[in-house]
Amino acid sequence: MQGYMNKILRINLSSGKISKEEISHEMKIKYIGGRGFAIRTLWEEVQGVDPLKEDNKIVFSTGPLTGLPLPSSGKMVIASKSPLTGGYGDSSIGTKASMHLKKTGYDMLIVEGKAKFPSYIFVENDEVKICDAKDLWGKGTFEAQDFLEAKHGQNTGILLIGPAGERMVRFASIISQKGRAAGRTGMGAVMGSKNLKGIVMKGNNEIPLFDAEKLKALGKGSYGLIRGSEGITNKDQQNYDFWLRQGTMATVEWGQENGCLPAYNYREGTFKFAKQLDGYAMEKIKIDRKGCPLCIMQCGNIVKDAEGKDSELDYENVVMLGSVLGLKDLKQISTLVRFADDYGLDAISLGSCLGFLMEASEKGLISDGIAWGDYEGCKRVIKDIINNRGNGAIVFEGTLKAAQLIGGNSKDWAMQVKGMEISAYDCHGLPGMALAFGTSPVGGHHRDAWMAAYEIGKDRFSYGREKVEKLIEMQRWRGGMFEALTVCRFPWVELNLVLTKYLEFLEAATGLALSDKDIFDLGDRFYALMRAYWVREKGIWDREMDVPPARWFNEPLKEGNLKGIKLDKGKYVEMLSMYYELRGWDANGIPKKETFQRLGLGDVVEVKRNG
Ligand code: PTT
Ligand code: SF4
Repeated sequence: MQGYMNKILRINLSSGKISKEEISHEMKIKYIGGRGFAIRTLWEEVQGVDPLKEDNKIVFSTGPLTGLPLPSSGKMVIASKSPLTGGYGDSSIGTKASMHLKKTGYDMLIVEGKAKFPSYIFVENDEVKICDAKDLWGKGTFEAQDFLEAKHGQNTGILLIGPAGERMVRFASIISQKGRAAGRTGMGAVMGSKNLKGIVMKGNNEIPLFDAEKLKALGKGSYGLIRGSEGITNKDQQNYDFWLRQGTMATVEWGQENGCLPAYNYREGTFKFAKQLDGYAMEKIKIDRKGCPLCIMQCGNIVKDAEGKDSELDYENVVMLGSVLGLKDLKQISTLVRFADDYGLDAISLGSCLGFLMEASEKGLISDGIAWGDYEGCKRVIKDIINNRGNGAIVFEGTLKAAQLIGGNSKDWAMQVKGMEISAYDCHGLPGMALAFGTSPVGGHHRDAWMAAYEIGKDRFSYGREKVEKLIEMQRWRGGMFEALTVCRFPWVELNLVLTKYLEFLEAATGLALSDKDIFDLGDRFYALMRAYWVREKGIWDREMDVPPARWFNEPLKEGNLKGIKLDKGKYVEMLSMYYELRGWDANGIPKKETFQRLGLGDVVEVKRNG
């Protein structure tokens, strides 16, 4: 089928075996690409393993739109059994590496086994090599990127881990281009466990197209629509030009106004010093912008940090390493962001871990602690995390494990779901967003459903059915379609490119004409299979796995326009039951047999029952 390279590249680092496989027609029709290919592969091939042992596999998966001249189509999905959560893990990254992977001639790369010594993979069209990376081991991702570009040329796509991944910090990321991150779920630790420092790809194969003329016209028209967009968020000035100025950083001001900007480990939803780290403050120190290939709305804001070095900012990073920690100096925050990128740590989990340690220090639960807003202390603890020593050792495996280590009621304010730290939205006054975190298929992440803006605009404090339906709809488009096509969702979320355009893109690329209903089934299929994976790999399952931290239910906000607000546990639980019912899952959140069958997953019912 066109739009695909129709091949999988499989590399076994233990044996050195390299093989090329066809992708079946059924796989393409039922799973489309990206997350779909990834979850099906893990379901079939990765069962009952320790995520950091040699028999885990890591999948680099593109989609039918990756690398085409269409808005923001430079993404891929990286997936594995997560060492942070023990369940299904994936992350999305926009990088030249996505384009190059596809153009080397493969839709998906599967890496298995473990190299005997530090190595990197080099793929140039038909040539595939496992190369020595001893000289790169221990180096940050920035230096390693420069080294590999100097060796293999600028026109390459490079994925790297830093010292955090090498030492298997459970929330280590994969970094590309000194600022693009497959941030979440610990994919960097999986690479580290395989002695795999990086992957370098260089491809120049043509991607076959079903209707090249139509695709070209659609791409041109859509880039034009984005340039002319007025934007859909809160501000009069929110349009294409404003996006280029602030990107996601505009959300700091919006979060503050709406009481959902997390501060002091999510005790509060406003931050007294928000103006010092918002988009306007960022503009004052901005020197450039960067981003993913094929994108005309480059959202990486490059600033000079407190040490005079370049750092790439966006909303999540600044808030997690800023207001969550009581830090208010944007240049200092930028230095911490650069540390995360260079060492290869997920900035979201890192911020949450530091916030957890600050709160534990304040409560006298750990010795030699760290105070709110202690910038030098943060730098020290980051190094301690990488070296698995001191207080860094407490959070080396994330906040859930840290709470088990220090005890007391610390699990109530370990801000995680299913073992992964929540991203930067305080939910004391956002029941729908709380449910989005609770039911996210990778743990506490906003990727699949960003309910915050929707519910703030409409019936904010309701726990009604309409909200649950909206949440599922978002999960289908965002967690289903976007992660399958592997294109960036920002042209749609931020600048109004309508969803139906993506179906037109898909048809022009592949000939596949999908309806909204087909997309909903696709998303539901992913969700049923991801949930089945969690249940199978965890062995036990109960609905508490889908409930966010107790803090949001028990401790009302003490400051700001929502003072006194907290979530209602009873109503949350009712909402969760509605969610299960609408999804066709049982009272414990496990898909029913008829749901698997409706979604064409009859074989999964069998495996689940036998497993
Ligand atoms: C994403 C998560 C996010 S979500 C952010 S900022 W965000 C953090 N970024 C990190 C980073 O940077 N460095 C680092 N060391 N750790 C980081 N951890 C955090 O990781 C990202 C953009 C953003 S910026 C978002 S929302 C959108 N995410 C998309 C998605 O998930 N899918 C998709 N189809 N399109 C998306 N578009 C947007 O992409 P993870 P990126 Mg990363 C420096 O993806 O693992 O899900 O973690 O992807 O290429 O850097 O682009 O305010
Ligand atoms: Fe990448 Fe940002 Fe462009 Fe999306 S909008 S493709 S994240 S640069």
